[in-house]
Amino acid sequence: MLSQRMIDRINLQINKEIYSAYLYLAMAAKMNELGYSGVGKWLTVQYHEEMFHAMKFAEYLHDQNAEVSYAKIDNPEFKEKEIKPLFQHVLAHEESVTASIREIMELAITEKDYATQILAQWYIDEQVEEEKNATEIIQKIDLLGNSHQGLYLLDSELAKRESSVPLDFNKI
Ligand code: OFO
Repeated sequence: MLSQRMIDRINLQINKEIYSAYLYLAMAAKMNELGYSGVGKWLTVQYHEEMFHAMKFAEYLHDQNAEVSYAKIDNPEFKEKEIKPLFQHVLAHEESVTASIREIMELAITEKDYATQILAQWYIDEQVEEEKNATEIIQKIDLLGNSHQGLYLLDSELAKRESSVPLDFNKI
């Protein structure tokens, strides 16, 4: 059985994960609008990943017979219109999510809540991946330089990101 403090903290994290999803969806729309369809695709896949993160926490609360409460999602805030600052924003955002997940792990350790520690470990591993993905894209941008050709190549590469849900609405 989870403590009420842990239930509240996980519900807060669900809100943060959905905010992440909403942020990446908004970034995807802006990038698509600017012609970076590959970046838009990458961010749209990321949106789905974030919703999966939120739902995995919600399912855990459900399994523990705890209440899931969905709160208002803030407006996504970003102003970047160029790829490098945009991915720097993604990386900074993921670092803040990592810090938030660590808080859940620390609370689980304090409360000797072993089940939540195991769940939190999944997210800690996932955050290593999330930060690595954003870092690698920034490194590629630096390697390719700010040339139009380089950005085109990167955009084409990001377009290849696989999605576990269909993204081609015309084919459904
Ligand atoms: Fe849910 O990992 Fe990104 O935010």
